[in-house]
This record gives sequence, C-alpha cells and structure tokens, in this order.
Amino acid sequence: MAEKILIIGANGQIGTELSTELRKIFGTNNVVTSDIKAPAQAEGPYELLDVMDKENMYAIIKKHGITQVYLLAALLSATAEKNPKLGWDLNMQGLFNGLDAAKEGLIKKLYWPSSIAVFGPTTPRVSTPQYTVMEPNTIYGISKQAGERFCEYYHQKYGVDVRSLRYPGLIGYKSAPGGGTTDYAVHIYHEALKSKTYECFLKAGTVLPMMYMPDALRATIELMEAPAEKVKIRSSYNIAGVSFDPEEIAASIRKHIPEFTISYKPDFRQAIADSWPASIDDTEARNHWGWKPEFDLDNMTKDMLHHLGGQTS
Ligand code: AKB
Repeated sequence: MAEKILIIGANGQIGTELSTELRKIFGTNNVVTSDIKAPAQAEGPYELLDVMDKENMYAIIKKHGITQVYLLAALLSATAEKNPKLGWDLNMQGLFNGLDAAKEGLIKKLYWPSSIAVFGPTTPRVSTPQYTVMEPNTIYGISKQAGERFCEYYHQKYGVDVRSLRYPGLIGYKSAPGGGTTDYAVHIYHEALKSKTYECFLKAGTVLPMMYMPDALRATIELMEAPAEKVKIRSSYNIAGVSFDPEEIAASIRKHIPEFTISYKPDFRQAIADSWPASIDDTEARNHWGWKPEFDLDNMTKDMLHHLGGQTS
C-alpha cells in the first residue's frame, strides 16, 4: 500500500522543510500538511488541526487514509517556560493523541521529536551518552522526557512503531525557529547579513550541540525509513551534528564578513542552556541505522550565508 503521510505542526521550523523533502520522496498529494493556522503558501493538501483535538486528528487520518504521522507540534524550551501549563498540556496531549492513533491501528508509524532538553544539570555535559542521568529542569525537557517514556511504553506494551530523535539546536535558512534556547544560532546569520552585528542572548563560552537542517532532515527520514528491527531504541536516539559557542560561530561568520561583531546580553535562556549538554555521543544511532552527519560549522556557515543571499568568499 502506498504511504500517505500527515505532518502535524507543518508550519514550524522543521515542518516547513520536512514537508518539502517528504513530498519529493512520496509525491505532493501523498503528504498532507496540518497546523493550527493555514500555511502562508500551500504547496499541496493541508488541513487545519489543533494537535490537542483528538477527534479532528482521527477524522483527518481517516479522510486521507494516512499511514504515517510526523507529530511536530510542540511548545519549545523558552516559550514553555513562559507558559508551563500550556507547554505540558500541548506537548503531552498531542503525543497521546498520536500514540493512541497508532495503538488503535489507524496509522502504521509515528515520528515524534525529542530533544537534548531531556538532559539536565546533573547529566555529564561532554559527549553525553544515550543512557545517563536525566533530570531535566525545564517544562519542555520534562515533557520530552515523559514523552520518551511513553513512546517506549507504547512500543513495548502495544507494539506501536514509534520512532524519535533527540534533536540538538537546529539551524536552517528556509524557516524561522520558534521559541527555543538555541534560536540565536539562526538569528545570528540573519543579523550578520543585515547589520553586521548581533547581540546574543547567551553568554560567550556557552557551548551547545547544534545541527544543520539538511542533516536533521536526512536523519529524520533515514530513521523513519529504516527497517523496524534496526530501530532498537524506542524512547529516542541521541544524534550529534556540531558543537560550538557563540564566539566560534561569530568567528566562522567573520571568515566571510570580516567586520562582523558580536556582543552579549544573556537573559533567562542562559540558565536553560547551562542545564543542557555541550556535546552528544550518538554511537547507538550510528551503529543501529547508520547515522552520520555531513556538515561542520564552517560548511554550515558558508551554506547559510550563501542561501540567505550573502557573500561566501
Ligand atoms: C530549543 O532550544 O528549545 C530547541 C531544542 C534544543 O529542542 N531548539
């Protein structure tokens, strides 16, 4: 049977780009996008859907004969800290609706993103392993950790084919990030081109795990397309791209825009960043289904500046 895909939260940072990639593979009409608001420009079939509305989610799945759901709707770390109740409700209720749809046989496969936010201040910060101390202290991290436990539970107990990645900060030129602690690493490129200066909301020396969007999209699709027996972890996989601090990304930008300057004005997001790993050990993802990142910091910078319309010499 041909695959029919539903992307929930398709207007967000990942959804915007993932829908284009999935449509290249599965065909425009076999990928239905959905979000709480209509897209600025519809490239194919779309539906209005609040991820917390189970009835409507099920109706859309049945209407289009959906076989796979990518459930991307979530409140990210910074936004969820400002509205903890909504952060928890939306992140958990949305996941339950997706897991239940799979448990009840409405769909065959579910993708749900987790995050490096599942780790906390007591986690070893460097080369954080797949299995380690996890005591997240943000609402977002707590919801992602609880979500991981439920994914594994639904897989073991009900045979649900759920797959997940612990995304680091994601950096891309096609879509804006939506309320995360790692968002500075996208804004910095836009500001470098616009005003040649950037005021960073994290302080110098704050090293975080990051990944260029093409790598993240490839990891997502490779995991979803991997044979089920290779997906041995059903909570969520560590994946690593590149780790850097604001000074290092500024230095990388300066190779193309020598006059670029950075200044620092840390806000509440500093405490969130300080509770997260600096780098990730993704041995399991590499060994189980062959994950390998392609972009390092300088390649990413070159590509970002090129696509955002700047110099790349
Ligand atoms: C955030 O900063 O909240 C996200 C994430 C790392 O999950 N980008």
